[in-house]
Amino acid sequence: ARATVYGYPRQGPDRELKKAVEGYWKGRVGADALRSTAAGLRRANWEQLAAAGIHEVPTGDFSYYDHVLDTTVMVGAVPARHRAAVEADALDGYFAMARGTQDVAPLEMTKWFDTNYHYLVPELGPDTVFTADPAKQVAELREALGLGLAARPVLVGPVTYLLLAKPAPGVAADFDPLTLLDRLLPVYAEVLADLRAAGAEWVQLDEPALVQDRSRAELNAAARAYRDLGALTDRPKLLVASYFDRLGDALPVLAAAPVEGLALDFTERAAANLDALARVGGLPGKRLVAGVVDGRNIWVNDLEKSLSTLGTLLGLADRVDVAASCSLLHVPLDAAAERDIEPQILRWLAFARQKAAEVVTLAKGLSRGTGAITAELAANRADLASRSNSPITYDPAVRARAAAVTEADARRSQPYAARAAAQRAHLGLPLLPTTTIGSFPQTAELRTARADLRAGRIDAEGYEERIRAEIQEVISFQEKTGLDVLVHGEPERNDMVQYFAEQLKGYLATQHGWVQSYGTRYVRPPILAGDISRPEPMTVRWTTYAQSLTSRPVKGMLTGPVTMLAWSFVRDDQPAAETARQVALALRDEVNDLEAYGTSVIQVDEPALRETLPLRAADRPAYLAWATEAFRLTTGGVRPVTQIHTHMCYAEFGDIVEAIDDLDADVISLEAARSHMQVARELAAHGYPREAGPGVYDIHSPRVPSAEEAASLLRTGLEAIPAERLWVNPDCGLKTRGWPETRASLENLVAAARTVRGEVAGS
Ligand code: THG
Ligand code: ZN
Repeated sequence: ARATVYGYPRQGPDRELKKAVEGYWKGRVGADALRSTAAGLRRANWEQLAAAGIHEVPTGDFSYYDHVLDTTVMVGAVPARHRAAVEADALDGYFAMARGTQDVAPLEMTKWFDTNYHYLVPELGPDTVFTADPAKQVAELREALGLGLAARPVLVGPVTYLLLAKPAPGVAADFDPLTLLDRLLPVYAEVLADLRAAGAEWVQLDEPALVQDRSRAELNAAARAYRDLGALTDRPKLLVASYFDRLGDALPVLAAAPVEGLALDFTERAAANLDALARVGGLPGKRLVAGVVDGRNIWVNDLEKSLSTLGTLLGLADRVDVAASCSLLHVPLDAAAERDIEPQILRWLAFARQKAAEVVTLAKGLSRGTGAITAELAANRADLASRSNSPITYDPAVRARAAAVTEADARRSQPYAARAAAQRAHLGLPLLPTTTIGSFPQTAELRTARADLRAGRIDAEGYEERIRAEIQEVISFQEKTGLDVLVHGEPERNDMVQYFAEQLKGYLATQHGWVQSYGTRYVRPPILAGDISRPEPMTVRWTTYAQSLTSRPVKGMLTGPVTMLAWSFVRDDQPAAETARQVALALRDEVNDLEAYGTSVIQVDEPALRETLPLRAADRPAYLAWATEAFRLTTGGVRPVTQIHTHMCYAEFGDIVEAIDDLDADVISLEAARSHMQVARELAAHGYPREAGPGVYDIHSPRVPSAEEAASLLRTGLEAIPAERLWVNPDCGLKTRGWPETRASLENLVAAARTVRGEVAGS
């Protein structure tokens, strides 16, 4: 058995890639310097992997921005609007597709399955002509081979590429990109031939789209694709990889395909692959690459458990190799870089570098017997025991509280309709009340204040002084502008999940644990390591300070439990539902405190509710049940007059409208400006009975909407939602916007609300 991985973090130990690419955009770094930084990072990764004992290093997984965009370039599917830029300069054209230019819009970006990585969506149509451009794949393979390493190019597979695509602008919405398969396969054939000529023995084709619910027609397309590619004579051996879930009905299809190997996920979420593989009679004559080390979490592997899985697999294929379940792109680079985590706890963690070592250990144990890895097994057993016996992972008070939760705790004391009437009387808001989503511009001064605090140039008191000054400014602006429900502006928060994680017991923060979110943007997800509790109030101080400055209601602002899980690394030693319940109880304390200190409107944001939806429909009801329960547990303890708001960012709500209703929030704000209130119509179509604020100001653009434009969106909103239940607000938080456009846009938003109020009253 040999050890391999499918991909590795691209950014470098100090996010050198981010700096080089952003430097290139600003004109401070030349193209050659960018290329040589990138080549150095690739080389360092390969050498690190090879030194650890990884047999075949992956190539072609590197990207300046996104590997799906790289695939678009590889198959020549550059959208018409970007062709001139690409022809003028390939690198600038590439970034034009990723980011747009003054004149042309970028490709749309969306989540890569249920990870926190985002890819650029291919735009295809009946006129799309594919042409092979294997240069990047071939060059990177040559680089690795040139270092004397065994290397395996990794490509997005043709079926997944088409299933991830959408109709290009101007193409009928019902156009099915999969109809282009016959045109695409010859291009893959050409790339495969070139890779073989360059020295590839194996090529990996990633088909994660096959772990989603797929129609018979889609499965047939996959069968055809691999029958045709398998039938090529001038090609390397093919390893078809899937990950993120079980293959289900696609497993027999791939098992029967004339390819030389399959790479399958055998982590818990895909555990069904094991039985399914036995049921098809294994993979006689084929190579099986077993993804037993979870590539999506940061926990040390249970080596004995993995060895037992691998032992079972030995009987099911000719050759069994060991791997992480998916590309290591989704975890940070190296746990050894963390200086602030206790050494004992650090041993529970495995980032990309540690996972590669685990894969190597497992391969060694599998081929030479456990006697060859006695020391590793003993250390692993000790680390796992230290984790499960730690007071961090087991806090009796938290456990007892979670166990005592009743159905009633997750219910407001009165039904929505009764609460709505009580809140109307209590808050005395006008028709079409105006508000914002929570954050105001994060100015350079605020970032400087945080940096000053970290560097010790100012003390905590000095920092708080600056924050209070900012809150004063934000409150006074909102009063002057005439907003009805105010916010304190969140100047004290950087990343909201990080901000709360730092204050909750049981969470770990990293210093260098960067993970690519999209392009050159990274997040440092905190780690839900132990039982969660809230030692003291987290936001009460700022909210009550803001409230002391005004007689209008100031909204309390919290991040909800589902989002706290979705944007963190979640513990793997208990069900996510249990972790969500603990986080919910900690947040419930905060909600109740805010209320006790006089906050009558509290917003609990759940932007990630939709993103964490399981890949397979069969798994969704269970997820939505615990997710909505966690939200209701967070918010269920307040009095009927206290108004609970929630907020979600993206626009695809159709399939979760019922779950949104099940949150039992009083008011929801949603992104809608770009989709011209489509969201309002969807809510109405589902008979959504609550108050809603479909956004009338697109905060993703610096453009200032006119009062007339906002009023016209409001009038459209009123066709779906009656005036008594319609709120007026932007699409999302304002932290990425500048003050000038924020000021002008909010003034127009208030003016629009006044105009439309007059129309409603007069009719
Ligand atoms: N917080 C967390 N996770 C998230 C989001 C978030 N995942 C999904 C979505 N939002 C991702 N969006 C972004 C948006 C901006 C940035 C990263 C992810 C970003 N990052 C800075 C950068 O790379 O320069 C670093 C920020 C920092 O210093 O902390 O701009 O909101 N947890
Ligand atoms: Zn939002």
